[in-house]
Amino acid sequence: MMKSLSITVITLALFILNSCNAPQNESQEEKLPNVILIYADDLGYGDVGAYGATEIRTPNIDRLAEGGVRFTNGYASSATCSPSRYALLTGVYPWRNKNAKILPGTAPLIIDTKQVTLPKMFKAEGYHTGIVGKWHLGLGDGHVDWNQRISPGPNEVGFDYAYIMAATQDRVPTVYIENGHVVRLDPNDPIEIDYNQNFPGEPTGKDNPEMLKMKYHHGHFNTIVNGISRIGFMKGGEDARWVDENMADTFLVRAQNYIMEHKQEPFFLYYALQQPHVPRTPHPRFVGKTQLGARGDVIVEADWCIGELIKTVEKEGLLENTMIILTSDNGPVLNDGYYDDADTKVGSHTQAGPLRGGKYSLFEAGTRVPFITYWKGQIKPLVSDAMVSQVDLLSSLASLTGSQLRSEDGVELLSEFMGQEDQGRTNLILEATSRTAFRQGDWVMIPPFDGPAIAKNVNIELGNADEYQLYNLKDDLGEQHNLAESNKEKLEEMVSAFEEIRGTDYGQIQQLELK
Ligand code: NG6
Ligand code: CA
Repeated sequence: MMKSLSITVITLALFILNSCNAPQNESQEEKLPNVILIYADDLGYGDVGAYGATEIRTPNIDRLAEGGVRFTNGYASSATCSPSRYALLTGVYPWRNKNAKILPGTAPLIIDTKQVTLPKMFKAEGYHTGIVGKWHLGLGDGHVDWNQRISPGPNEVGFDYAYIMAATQDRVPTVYIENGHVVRLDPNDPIEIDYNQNFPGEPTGKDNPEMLKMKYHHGHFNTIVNGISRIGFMKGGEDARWVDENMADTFLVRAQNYIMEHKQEPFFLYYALQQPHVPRTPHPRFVGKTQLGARGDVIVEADWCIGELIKTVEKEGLLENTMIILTSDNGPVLNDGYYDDADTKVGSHTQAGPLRGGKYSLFEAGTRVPFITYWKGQIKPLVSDAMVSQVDLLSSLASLTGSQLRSEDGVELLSEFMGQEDQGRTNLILEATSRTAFRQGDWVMIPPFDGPAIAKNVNIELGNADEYQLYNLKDDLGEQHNLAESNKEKLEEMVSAFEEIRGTDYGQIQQLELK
């Protein structure tokens, strides 16, 4: 009797113990999904199969799109990189920060270390946070010694782990930086960087074109690294310099390792690909994969990397507990400074799909980009026309983790990102090289701006005009018919709604970044 009673008590105790443990773990898993944000560089609205490309095969991106939400009105916060990334990580419009412009490799960090950020939000909810890939938000305080620990940087704004390139693939320093330390740096061969002056005796693209394997078209004629001349001057760090053709593999392996190392805890991984930004340097195994030259080939390479990354997530048993977001920092450009056949071999490919403009442009193709959310078993396939922006991710992903945090300019759109609603934003400030425009509903208003209508070197329509432009995207997705004259009422409504958010001091801002 006693014996059977004590067995019953023990069994009961075990049962209670178990029922305390098991469901708690389960619900924790449900509550804290991993998030992987895959961020391409200069990938256009029409560059992938899921958005209509036929000349570039992107099966892995397409699989995400077909199994998740494919947004047709998904926006980057700016038509260039640094401002877009600033908004992505802070949830603040880039025009609020005068330093959020395309940055040189020596620029100081433009995110205040006290500022709320996407990774900090995740950290506060118990996540491990990592970034692998392109940073381009500045490092240090303006006087970086590249031979010491470089700080502040990604670690100081919320990333527990960081393996980055400082700026862009076409800018020095051409080295990887892991948690503030240049990887493979030989202390006997210190790195020096200068954006104004060369170091005596160092070859440059301008003076030593015979040393180049890829010719520059405009800009990009300073220090030569790996047969490619860059923006800015660099000396030393020979062993630390990257080999461009291996960059995709380097970042991929780091991202995969990150996932494997942190699979036991909820994690946020920001995987910031370098493709298809210039210089386009596909690994030899991807050369010729398209008929479009290097630009097409690096998009295929990026797609392969994404496929491999997803395989890792799946192999680790995490696919059903991981939300994957894929988007791009700005619209597409063909010739962005090197002769790489992107423009001569483009053929029938339309990198911007049906949209007007491209990178640097206030027209739609500047900021409207591929935008996909995928979560196996949680998100049902959907094509969503909801207007969403990357500036919304902080507030929306906060909701996902249960955080109450909301950013200054973000709208909480978790239901849209989960494919449960398709309402989206009602309006959005568009930005390109410090100029701003306004979308509200189906309408876009672009104020008058000085400057060239077309940026000659890159051959892209910028959106500059002497008069106001007003387009109705519902009937005129390609922004061909300016209705500003014929629909004054709408124009006035748009201008006043725009000024309510933007203020009236947005006028003739110098467009320093473009010649
Ligand atoms: C421009 C560069 C361009 C690219 C861009 C930044 C020249 C002439 N052009 O100034 O090649 O580097 O900056 O691209 O130097 S982004 O995607 O990082 O914004
Ligand atoms: Ca970019």
